[in-house]
Amino acid sequence: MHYFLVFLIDQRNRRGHMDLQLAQQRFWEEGYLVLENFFESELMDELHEHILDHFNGAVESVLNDEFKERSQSEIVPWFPQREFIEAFDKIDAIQEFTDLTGAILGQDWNNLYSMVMFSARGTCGQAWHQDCPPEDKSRFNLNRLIYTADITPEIGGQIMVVPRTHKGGALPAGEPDVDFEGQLEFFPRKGTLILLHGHTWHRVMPVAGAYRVSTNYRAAPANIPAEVTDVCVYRNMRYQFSINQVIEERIPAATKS
Ligand SMILES: O=C(O)CCC(=O)C(=O)O
Ligand SMILES: [Fe+2]
Repeated sequence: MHYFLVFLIDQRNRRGHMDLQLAQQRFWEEGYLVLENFFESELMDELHEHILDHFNGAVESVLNDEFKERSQSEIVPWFPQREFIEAFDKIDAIQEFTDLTGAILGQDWNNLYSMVMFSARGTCGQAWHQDCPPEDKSRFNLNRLIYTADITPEIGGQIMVVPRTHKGGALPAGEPDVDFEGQLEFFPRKGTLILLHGHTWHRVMPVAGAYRVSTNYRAAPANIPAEVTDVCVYRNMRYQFSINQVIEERIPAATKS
């Protein structure tokens, strides 16, 4: 299975199997991992068709306007496995995907939920954030981001990450829209898997093309529940989704008296 993955020589041994130990080591050093051609094209097409079917129905976002304005994030989330769309279960059944997750998160890791994120033309993407507060290093989510269609320079919506920031503290307070030294930019192609630690600083750039889609199969270590991502850290605030409220205004150190 997956013999075409032999191309990824630096992530795989000669028999085409992923080197789980190397992948785990790199993930924990860098705070992210990009694996191209991880998923088969046919499966990506199948999922993408479901996604387009759903979003063609002009679905409203459950996120409110204050959130959009303050967070400078514009996505419409959808949870297909909550609607029992079985095609999405196929991802969870890929042995290499679960083995890789286990290598990173350890035994009895938690499969949290899958969330499709849709952004229409002209939307701003997502400002720099951490998916959950970084103060307790043991409490984090793992983003397992799947791209069912190419993200190209024409479309925009590239993902930016700042490597190794999962080892530090909170994203510095300040203007949402800045460049960080050492930031990396990725245009994931169809079939790419990005593993991203929830404490790693990341951002999605504005969408200029027709639309942008990513699907996140979120996971966490054993005993870390889905609520771990209830509070998101932005540069200007911390936001709690369950109560739709800003729970902390963040003020840059330089302007504090
Ligand atoms: O859609 C992406 O590429 C990243 C989305 C994101 O920030 C997340 O799922 O936590
Ligand atoms: Fe995120």
